[in-house]
Amino acid sequence: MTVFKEIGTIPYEGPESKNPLAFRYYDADRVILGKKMSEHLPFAMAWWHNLGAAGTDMFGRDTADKSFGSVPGTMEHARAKVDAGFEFMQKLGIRYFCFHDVDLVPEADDIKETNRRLDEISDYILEKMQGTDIKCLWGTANMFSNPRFMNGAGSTNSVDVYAFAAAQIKKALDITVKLGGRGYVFWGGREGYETLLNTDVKFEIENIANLMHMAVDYGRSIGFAGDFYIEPKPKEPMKHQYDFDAATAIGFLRQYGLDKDFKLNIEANHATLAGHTFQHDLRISAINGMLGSIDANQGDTLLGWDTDEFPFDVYEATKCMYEVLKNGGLTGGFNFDSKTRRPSYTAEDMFYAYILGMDTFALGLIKAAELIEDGRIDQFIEQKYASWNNDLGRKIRNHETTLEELSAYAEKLGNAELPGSGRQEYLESVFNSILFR
Ligand code: XLS
Ligand code: CA
Ligand code: CA
Repeated sequence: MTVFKEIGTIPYEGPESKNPLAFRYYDADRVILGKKMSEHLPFAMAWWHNLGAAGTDMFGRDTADKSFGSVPGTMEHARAKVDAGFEFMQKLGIRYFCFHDVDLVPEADDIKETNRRLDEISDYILEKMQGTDIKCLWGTANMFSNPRFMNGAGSTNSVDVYAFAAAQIKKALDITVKLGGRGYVFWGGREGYETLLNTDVKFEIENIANLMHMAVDYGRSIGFAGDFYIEPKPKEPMKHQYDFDAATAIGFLRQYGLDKDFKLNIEANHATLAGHTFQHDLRISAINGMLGSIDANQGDTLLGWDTDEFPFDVYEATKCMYEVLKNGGLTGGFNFDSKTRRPSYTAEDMFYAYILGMDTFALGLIKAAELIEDGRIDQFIEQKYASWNNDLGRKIRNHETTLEELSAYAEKLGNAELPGSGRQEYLESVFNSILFR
């Protein structure tokens, strides 16, 4: 039985196509810098937004029908979501999905029953995976929706709630491994605080680290060979979240000895909420060897919250793909943690949204490769730092000099010449000329 009866497999038709149900840039087999587009871009469907979110916001109820012919809140509905999800991914040529435990099944009052449901649905997903090339990109545990997590999960004040967080992680890891997941994500939704009047920050952060260590130990013990990821976000739902941005998360991972097992999952909308560009957090992760996976979406500078829009900004996608290419790719992939706008409530809109996102990143990939092949940006940066290619530069880089020696050198010079133009406007023109040629 098909769910999306009116919609066939989405073909690649090229930039001139006006067919709304076709790709204009995503051409899976096209080779860019020696690799197929589909290998550069391991796209993933986010179970929660695509199969779950139906448009409810703080001011109004659902606009979309995501019942897929069954009654929400039942296991029949959980199965209908699997059917719809697999049909959707196959029609778009998407080879990965990401999930939270509670996206897969309705949560029961007793965790034993929730776990039984998870076993049942993951058997069914495994069955559906057979004969397809669809796999799990990453799994995670939702430790922020249930009221018990109001004060956090790893950072909670309640030792019992902490044990429930641990139990959920254990089960989510089991399911991730069962579905062949490449990664496992920690997004610290409620790991943070509103006021220091009621919070012991040091105690909370130590407990989070401890929980992550237990997750690594357990994951490795059941054969999970992939990466654990922290997904930074500065705020929302909490005022202060401990994993504020890439730099903060890297510091935490190093401080608690988790840096060998963890990388980062960088979400565009979270980086901008932290007051950075998306590219900044990608670069900070990459230079620390921790750029693992990406949540592909975009925010809105006029709104200032986590709007999770489908990415259409080609400038941003190009800068992202530039970082990814320079990083030699990702161990994870590109998860569309994005939702259609509330008035885009039809089944066609689900497809248009993914076509938009996939085309945006495909175009970003094409343009980033052109920027690299063009070479003017790389050449400029190399030349900008060329003054370091002398004996003095080498001595400083090799830690072979002192403030006294440098001070004597400066006194001998008397004055230093200006360091050379940054040429920002020229380089922005180069960028534009490649984007719009
Ligand atoms: C919320 C986060 C969340 C994580 C997974 O803002 O983006 O969806 O990706 O828990
Ligand atoms: Ca988000
Ligand atoms: Ca996310």
